[in-house]
Amino acid sequence: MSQKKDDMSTEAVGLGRRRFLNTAALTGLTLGVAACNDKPETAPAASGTSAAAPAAHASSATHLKPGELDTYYGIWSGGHTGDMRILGLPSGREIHRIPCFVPDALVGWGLTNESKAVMGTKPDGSLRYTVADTHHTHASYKDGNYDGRYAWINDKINSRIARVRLDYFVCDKITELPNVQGFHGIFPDKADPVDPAINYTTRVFCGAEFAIPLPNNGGDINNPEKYRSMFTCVDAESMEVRWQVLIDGNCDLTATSYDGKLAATNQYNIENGVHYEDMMSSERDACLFFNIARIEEAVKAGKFTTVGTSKVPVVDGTRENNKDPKTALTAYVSVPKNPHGVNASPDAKYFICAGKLSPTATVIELSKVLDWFDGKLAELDKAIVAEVEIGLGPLHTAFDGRGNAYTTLFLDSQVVKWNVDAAIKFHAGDKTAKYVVDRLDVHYQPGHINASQSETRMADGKYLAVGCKFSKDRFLPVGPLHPENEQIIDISGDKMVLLADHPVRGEPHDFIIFKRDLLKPKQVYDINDFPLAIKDSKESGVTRNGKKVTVKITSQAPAFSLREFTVKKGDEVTLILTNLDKIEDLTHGFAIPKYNVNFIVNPLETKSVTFIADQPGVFWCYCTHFCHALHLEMRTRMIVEA
Ligand code: RUQ
Ligand code: CUA
Ligand code: CA
Repeated sequence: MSQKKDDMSTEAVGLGRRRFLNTAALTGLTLGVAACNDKPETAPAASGTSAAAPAAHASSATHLKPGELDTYYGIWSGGHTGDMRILGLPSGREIHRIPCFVPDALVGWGLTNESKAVMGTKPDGSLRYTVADTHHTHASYKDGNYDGRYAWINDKINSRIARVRLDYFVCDKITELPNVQGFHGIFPDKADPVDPAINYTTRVFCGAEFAIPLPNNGGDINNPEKYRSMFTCVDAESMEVRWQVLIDGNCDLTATSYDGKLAATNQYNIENGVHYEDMMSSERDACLFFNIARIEEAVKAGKFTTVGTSKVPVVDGTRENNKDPKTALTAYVSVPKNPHGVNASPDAKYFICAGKLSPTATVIELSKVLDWFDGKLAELDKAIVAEVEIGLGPLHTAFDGRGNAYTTLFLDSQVVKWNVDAAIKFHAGDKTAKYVVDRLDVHYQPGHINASQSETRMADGKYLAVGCKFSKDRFLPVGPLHPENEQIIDISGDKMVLLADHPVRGEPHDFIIFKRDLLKPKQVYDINDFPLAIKDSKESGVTRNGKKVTVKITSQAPAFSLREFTVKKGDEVTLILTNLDKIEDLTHGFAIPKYNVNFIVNPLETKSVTFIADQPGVFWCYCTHFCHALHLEMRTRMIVEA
């Protein structure tokens, strides 16, 4: 440990006696979470706690007048709803939900042929998966800022990564990662490690939490010491898996450097434990760094194996085989007990690991990690330039671009604002350096945190959002399931000011917040983007090829191009619908009673569905999306002859 009990700053006094959480203490504190309705666990912060009441001057920022637009986009993960959500900030209004991994009734995601092709189907045409757990979402970069092309999001349950196009706000590709379980952290790179001309995202890194037998096909099931975890690189454009690294211990969250040279994952289970007490047995775990250029050289040189039926190259990143810094692909920097988030500071200098079971934050200087890889730093842990106590249960860190970090303290139910340079000075021996700047109570048990533009070179220090895992008494009770509480905090001044609470449907995890002018959304599709598009309503009609029937139909408010269409019982019907309305916001729906069909088509969009016409009769297909004064009249008849 960097600090001794007798030389702690005033900020740290009071934390000392609580500095290490053993299993018993953790269990006690966890129970405390459930029992602390009236009085959340509060750190005895010497620097004082900001008032939780909104300040009059700032709170108006979150209450936009009718017709006013937000100044920031927020991209939120939806947790085990499996979706992605778009919020406007600072109002906190939810504007949109983007289905990716799981079906969605509004748009017909998981029902149309196009969405099924993205989601993946079994040989019988049904969806391969219908559940997902999204945690981490990050967007593509150029020049250290968001470029508005893509966002990526993980599915922890089925180890899938989805890409969302940020022009149309739709998911266009999903890839399942081979030979891993518990895929959690995700982060795009920000530059190529070798070619400076590539100053934008071309790779996405994925950390897998759970170790499994490799391959996981029935062998080694009773030998957990043989279970292994891997770190995965996915190509940002093709969404193919490029390579994987076999590691010791596990992966969790991920971070990438601005120069493209390093990626990292925090490790809470260097013990390779199977049960939680095994995973807590070591005093220090690690932040594991990957030397991207060397890994890709090794792949190019054929120094890899493959696992099971996967063709993905797997390189060896284990400790034993990466001892020589000059050739190492990986570097295991030690970090106290079961760390959680790893976050890159906007000045591009540091990665910060939050302690979780240690009340500390660890600051790792990236240039020193690179020195170690160059053989210029004898001891890898000398890359740690600060390890300071900040409070109980630190999880994730955001930045304001003015040298301050904001870390959630799960057990203390607080956000702590601390100064990175002061923490480094304190760690170097200047015990007068006051690194804790402010503390703010949040409600309650915060996990994720992010600030406007925080994970870019343009961190602007205006707003901080905090994802509180327990809302308890903050909203009208609605039965046993409480919403989460996303709180918005003004961080433009010295003191943090709590602006607003927002109930959100469970259960968001990570999110990013960025300036609205970084996105150029399109509101009308290009009809040429759809191979099946029906460009003229005169092409509408029914064509038959044996038992296979194609129905082509277009929509233009308030009518469908066919007034009725006839098929025969037993036909396999593929219905293609193009919305020829090209006016912004003029969306139509298409529902077929008793056939479990409903989907929408946006302006100039084309979608198709395929079903067996197994019930004879008359079926009024109608428009489900309000479009016109004659919306209710917008119908056609499907006649199925017996
Ligand atoms: S990490 S468990 Cu994905 Cu803090 Cu939310
Ligand atoms: Cu078309 Cu409602
Ligand atoms: Ca551990």
